[in-house]
Amino acid sequence: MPEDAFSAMRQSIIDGAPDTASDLARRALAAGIAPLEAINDGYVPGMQAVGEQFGQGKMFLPDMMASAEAMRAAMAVLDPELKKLGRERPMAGVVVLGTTKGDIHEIGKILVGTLLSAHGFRVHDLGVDVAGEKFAAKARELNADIVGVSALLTTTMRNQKAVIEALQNAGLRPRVKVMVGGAPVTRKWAEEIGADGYARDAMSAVALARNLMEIKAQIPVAEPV
Ligand code: HCB
Repeated sequence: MPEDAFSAMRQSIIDGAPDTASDLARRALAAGIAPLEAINDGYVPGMQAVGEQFGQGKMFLPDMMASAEAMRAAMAVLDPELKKLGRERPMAGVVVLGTTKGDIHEIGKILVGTLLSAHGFRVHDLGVDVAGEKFAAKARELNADIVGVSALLTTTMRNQKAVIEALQNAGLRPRVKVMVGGAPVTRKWAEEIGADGYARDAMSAVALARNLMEIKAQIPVAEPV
């Protein structure tokens, strides 16, 4: 894929142009480009540039919303292709995913869910602005192996800890593993709040989830609580 195409994808996000973004995604697939390559080398760098410009006061909220819309349009084309891969694999584990209470950022979480599905995990996405108790209730209902919690704001990061506490209160720890992520989240923060792991991007989240499944396999089997 010519470098120009990735740069056009990046620009379509910066411009907040959903039609261009989805058109470029379709053309990339037709040219045999791996969907993940388009996401990682084209669209995500666009979102990062938007974040930087917003942080510097060069872009405003409506621009950021238009960029998110463009990202969603590209994902709508690429998602089904990624998910197809998952249907050919054995079930790798059950994951409950969501963005913490007070936080409506969802693009990264959706990407994590898509890649987990593409690698055989059964994913239940609770959406955004999700309270700890809701994570715990769904984890219990589905007998989940892993809960993945996303937070994009420094003010909502602490709600990741609330999810761990809710799982504890529901008697689901340590059988349910917790992985955290989101732009302001770090490995150090994950350790501090007692999460089982931190992933900096969607591919690392897949590697981490596989790792957590191996750790879980070493825990003696207990009846679902
Ligand atoms: Co938003 N926003 N935003 N925003 N936003 C950020 C996050 C800032 C950093 C921008 C900035 O100031 N530079 C900033 C946060 C500052 C801070 O807290 N330190 C910010 C702000 C301030 C706000 C508002 C408060 C703005 C306002 O209203 N004044 C407001 C908050 C509303 C709320 O949540 N209550 C707001 C709103 C919005 C939208 C609605 C316009 C839009 C979200 C649309 C949507 O998701 N449907 C938006 C966007 C798009 C962004 C930026 C530009 C991009 C986020 C994104 O999608 N990144 C973001 C800038 C940035 O993050 N650099 C900016 C791309 C994805 C692929 O990356 O990091 O989300 P990701 O996910 C990765 C990774 O972290 C990991 O894997 C993912 C895939 O690779 N991962 C996990 C994520 N979750 C995981 C969970 C796991 O278990 C494991 C791995």
